[in-house]
Amino acid sequence: MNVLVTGGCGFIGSNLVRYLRRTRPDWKVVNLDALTYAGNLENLIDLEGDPGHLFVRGDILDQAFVERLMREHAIDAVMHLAAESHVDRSILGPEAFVQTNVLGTQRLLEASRKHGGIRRFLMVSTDEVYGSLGPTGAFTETSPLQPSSPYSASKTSADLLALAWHHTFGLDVVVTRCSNNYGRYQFPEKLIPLMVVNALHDKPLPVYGDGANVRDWLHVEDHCQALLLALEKGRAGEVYNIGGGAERKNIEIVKAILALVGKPESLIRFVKDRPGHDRRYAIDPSKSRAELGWTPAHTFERGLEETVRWYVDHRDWWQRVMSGAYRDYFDTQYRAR
Ligand code: NAD
Ligand code: TDX
Repeated sequence: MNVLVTGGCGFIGSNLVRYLRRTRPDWKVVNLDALTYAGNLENLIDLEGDPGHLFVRGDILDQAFVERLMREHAIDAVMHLAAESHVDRSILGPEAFVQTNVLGTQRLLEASRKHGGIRRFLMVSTDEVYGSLGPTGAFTETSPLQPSSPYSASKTSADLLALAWHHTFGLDVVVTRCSNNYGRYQFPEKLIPLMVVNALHDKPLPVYGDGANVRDWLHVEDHCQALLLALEKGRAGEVYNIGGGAERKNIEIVKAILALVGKPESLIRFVKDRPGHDRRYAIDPSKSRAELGWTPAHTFERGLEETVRWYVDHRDWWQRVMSGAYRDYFDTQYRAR
């Protein structure tokens, strides 16, 4: 199997590439990534010299390039993760989200259709397509799509375009909608790594609104396992919810992080709320469990502790990310060759 992973240098993508190399060693993984601010080739430094992983710098918006790449490597399957992924950035500048998430997905779908050899296109979507929940209940695959932010609206468009390419053109598409991921190599703009890094610097921890917004957290490796199962066992044209059943208020997480790094709660600052801030997400993953046989292996408390420990032990990684030095790695390791 030759699989094209888009966005394989990002947080989930790099964990997925590593997971695929470990669990499917006879597959070839072609990793297409534009290396935006969120793409970091150093996330895969341990795969250097691995003949089963090929990194290609390129943009999913460049359809002719993607078609050539698919032909050249006889790609059989696509796992599409490349995206602009941060909600706050989508509020400040929505255009890049429409470009990459909507137009980029359409071009990738079109390249896949024209290539002809794609046996499965896995669209990695998000629970944010469903909008916000009240205090009870959970999203199922048939919940209405009511995205709130430019990010989630662009992901909803991509998700629906993928399904349209199945219904209209017969492309074999499976869509996964996952809840909030945490784990190693997450860019320190997202809640958990941002709070760890700020705490380690004794800087204020900005909690939006009253801190009572709820997210349903999933360890990134459990997400990777679900993505592989969906690729191999999902039914064409179907949607699968993926969630860890670990609902937590943001403020609980921030306090847990402070306790883990031994810093005082006086670092917490309640700041102006995110515009359009979804109140609560919760996923009903029963379809994935029943049809794909997926069961998450990590518990949230253990996973959070291990994740915080990883950030404490990998200062170099996030210091290079925060200073921008991580961008030099591509130039020294790849461009020079
Ligand atoms: P990320 O921002 O860490 O990584 C995105 C990657 O995509 C980066 O490596 C970036 O360089 C690349 N990229 C961006 N634009 C590109 C383009 N035009 N062409 C090629 N590559 C491009 O994101 P993430 O958190 O790893 O999320 C990965 C996917 O999973 C996204 O589609 C996201 O919507 C989805 N998702 C994320 C979460 C989460 O909690 N992080 C939850 C559910 C779904
Ligand atoms: O500084 C902060 N303070 C704060 O209170 C940040 C960065 C976030 N928050 C809150 C907002 C959210 O309620 O924490 C929660 C989590 O925020 P993010 O880490 O930005 O994630 P979220 O907006 O929930 O979206 C994430 O999950 C779904 C990913 O970024 C998306 O890519 C994914 O689709």
